[in-house]
Amino acid sequence: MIKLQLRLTLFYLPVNRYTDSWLGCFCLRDTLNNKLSVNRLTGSLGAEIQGLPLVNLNSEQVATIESLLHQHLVLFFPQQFLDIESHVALGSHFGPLDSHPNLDNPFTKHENVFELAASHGGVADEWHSDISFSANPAKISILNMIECPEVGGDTLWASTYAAYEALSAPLRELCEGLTALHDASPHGKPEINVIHPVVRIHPATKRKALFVNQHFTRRLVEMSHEESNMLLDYLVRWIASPKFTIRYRWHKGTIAIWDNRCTQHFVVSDFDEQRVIQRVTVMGDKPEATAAPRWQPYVRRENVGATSRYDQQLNDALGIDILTLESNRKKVK
Ligand SMILES: O=C(O)CCC(=O)C(=O)O
Ligand SMILES: [Fe+2]
Repeated sequence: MIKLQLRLTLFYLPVNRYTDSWLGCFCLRDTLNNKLSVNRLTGSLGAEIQGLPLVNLNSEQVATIESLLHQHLVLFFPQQFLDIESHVALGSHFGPLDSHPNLDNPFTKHENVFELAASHGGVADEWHSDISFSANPAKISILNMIECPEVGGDTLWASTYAAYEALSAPLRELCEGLTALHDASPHGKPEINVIHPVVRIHPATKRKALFVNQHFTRRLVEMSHEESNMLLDYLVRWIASPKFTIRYRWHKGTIAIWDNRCTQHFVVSDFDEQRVIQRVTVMGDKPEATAAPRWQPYVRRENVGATSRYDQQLNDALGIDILTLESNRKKVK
């Protein structure tokens, strides 16, 4: 059964033939007759690819990577050792690139490469999809492991397709009718914010994925602050359930390519040696909702008390003025 499924999926790949297939791993040949092996790493997402040097790619090889990415969501290519120009060239095959919109890095050697270096944790140890506070969040991110600790500093990814699909029908329906406010407050810029659907449709695969994350999502727009906290907290913990994730142990020279539209990631902050990674970010499309929001935003026009402060950011994002304490005073004639 597994064999049959793997063979069927091969017909969707732009390659001319396959050579062999066995449990969890299969080989194919691209048009240049390079032997490509695809080794699935977990049941939900992730595959390690051997036999495809990521330099001077032709359009069929790019299409093969896109197709593999649609199937496996995050791809690992060990032993690539790309230089900075090849890394940027690789990213350019998938769309326009951006450097990090908020974080300036003095060590970065190229305008389209964001470098993260850490030696005592201090990494992205909250679940997120890249740049979700932007109107057009990152589509694909490509990481080059430059220097990596002997142990520790693994990265986890979660499939937000699998997390969405495993929700109960009533919760799926509720989520499809909601939107969420994302902001850049982890970068000290809460005023940079945007409202996205809680469930988005992937433009290529047409599958539905949850699109809220621990790091950048602040508030469910149609719910009160308390209700929003409860549901958001549940969803971010649900997405991080082990059965939806992969944990990858890095080696120097490995390239990881992932699709931010259907995954989130998290770095384990458990190392005390130097860890240097460089990221190229392919900017994305506006997240598409499965349906229009079913409810109006949660708005309280009066200043109802101390809890009004929890609505301030949402009101600002929606351009809504609420009555001040002063205007709440009884008019004396
Ligand atoms: O360091 C990593 O493994 C990933 C860091 C991260 O979140 C990113 O580059 O987007
Ligand atoms: Fe990230």
